Amino acid sequence: MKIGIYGGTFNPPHLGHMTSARLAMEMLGLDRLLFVPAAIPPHKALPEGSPSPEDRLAMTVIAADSLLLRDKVAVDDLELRREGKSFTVDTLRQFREEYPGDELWFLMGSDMLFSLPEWHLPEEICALAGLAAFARSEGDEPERMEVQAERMRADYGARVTVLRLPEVVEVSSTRLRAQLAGGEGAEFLPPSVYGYILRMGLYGTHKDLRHLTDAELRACSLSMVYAKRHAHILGVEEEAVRLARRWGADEELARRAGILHDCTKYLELEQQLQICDEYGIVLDDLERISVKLLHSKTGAALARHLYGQPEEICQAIFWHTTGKADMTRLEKIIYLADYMEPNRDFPGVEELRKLCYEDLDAALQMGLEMSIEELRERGVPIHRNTQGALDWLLEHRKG
Ligand code: DGI
Ligand code: FE
Ligand code: FE
Repeated sequence: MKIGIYGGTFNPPHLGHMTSARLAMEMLGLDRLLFVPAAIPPHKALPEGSPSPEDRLAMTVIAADSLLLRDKVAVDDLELRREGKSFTVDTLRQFREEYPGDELWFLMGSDMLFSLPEWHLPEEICALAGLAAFARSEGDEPERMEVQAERMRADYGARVTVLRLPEVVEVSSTRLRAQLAGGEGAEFLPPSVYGYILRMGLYGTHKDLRHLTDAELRACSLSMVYAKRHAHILGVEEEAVRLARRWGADEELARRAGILHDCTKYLELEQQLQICDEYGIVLDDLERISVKLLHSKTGAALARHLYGQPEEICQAIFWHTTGKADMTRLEKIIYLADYMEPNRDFPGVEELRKLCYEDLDAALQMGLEMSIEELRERGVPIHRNTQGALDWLLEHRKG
């Protein structure tokens, strides 16, 4: 197996890191890539709003997940856990021990290739792993790096590859941190990393979470869930806006409800119950044991208390999983957008999509019937509100 090791302070992890990581994986044919956030020496004076090692780790995990390469990518916190100064050679020794039969590649920026001879035990570093150095494609840098690479081969018997990144996104972390403090710089970050920064108030962002723009709210929501759900959330937002336009509902409310509807989807049962407790959400017996039914309640609670959203949005989120008797137009829109947004694919989805734009209540009935049918097949108990939503429609729709 070919394993890439990408060290850095990742303060913060940005699109420059992500594009080079992706390209290095392709160009070297890596089977795995490990991000290794480095410890920042405690004697470095850190400005206010600087992330803790835990925050840098969390941001790196979010950034790595955003590559959507599943098990091929991971984050290793061994340097953050280590006491005292971290030498690259120690890190590579540990990886060598952990992966004895595998081919290791240490990824580095161009400046690191030039300074490597001054590092601790460069010869051993070169024996432990191949070196892959990123070159900016402009100027004479690739040539100068090739010269340096040749020298390292001769001096240390190193395996060195200079990776010319065609579309590398040039990002200066120092500049980015300054931009973030001034409310800018989001375009250089994976949205979910930016959302984490806003939620934690890192780098002096100090945004009031109760008054975010749509883009900031979207970033926050995406930062709370695994990247595999991002397309769905964006799909629900898009579909909800379209349905709102079709049926004369408030598009902005629909958009924000769509953005936030699944933000607590991946919280564990314990965290879900804690939020319910904190905000006085009373649960029935089925809800207490079905974690899947809780994210709509807890999502609504955070929409209200953390993100300061109006009541209509919170209600639409609250009812999006089960539905209920006598739903508002916005509640129906979010329920249906969740069901048939463009990424959903199941038998009958096309018919449901069409119906959503012809007759909202007929579509709601169809959605509820399909949902109940599927739950029955899986032997899952139907919640009384799901049944209640359908019963209400059956009684009132044609009457
Ligand atoms: O969050 P999404 O996956 O986008 O969709 P959702 O909010 O509709 O959640 C779907 C899950 O909720 C699915 O695992 C089934 C569960 N669910 C929906 N209605 C009921 C239900 N579970 C029970 N026990 N009873 C219901 O009536
Ligand atoms: Fe949901
Ligand atoms: Fe959803």
